[in-house]
Amino acid sequence: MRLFAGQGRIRTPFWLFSLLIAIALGIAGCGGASGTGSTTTPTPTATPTTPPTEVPTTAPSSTVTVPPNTVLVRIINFKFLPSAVTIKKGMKVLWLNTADTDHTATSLSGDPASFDGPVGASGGTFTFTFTVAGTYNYHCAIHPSMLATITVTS
Ligand SMILES: [Cu+2]
Repeated sequence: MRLFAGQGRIRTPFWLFSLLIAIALGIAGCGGASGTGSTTTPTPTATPTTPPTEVPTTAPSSTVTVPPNTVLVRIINFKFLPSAVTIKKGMKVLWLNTADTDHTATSLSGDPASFDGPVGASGGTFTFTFTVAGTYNYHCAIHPSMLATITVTS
């Protein structure tokens, strides 16, 4: 009985070992295959190249070439700067949005002439030519508390 049990104990590990080896080889084979797959995935490391491209795009958006006979009004921190501008009839105002939020330059009722321009976020611009003299109170239609004034002299 004791010898039988002893042989049994010895034989069982052999079967188990051969089975384990077979399984281990199988896993190793699968592991190698998936390993190759995961090695292929890192290849599109080209993705990090995109973020640096966005950085230079943001930088020039805060600046703009102002044409002749044009006054620049920047939109910064929910304010038109300068908030009061005086120009001569026939001149233009160029609004530049340096913010990350969309704004508008929209005339109010009672103004000598009307304008309503979207000034898109981060570098958006809107230009209007003032051909009628007078005082223009305008605001941002999205944020009505953003008020400013343009005085057009004849
Ligand atoms: Cu606004």
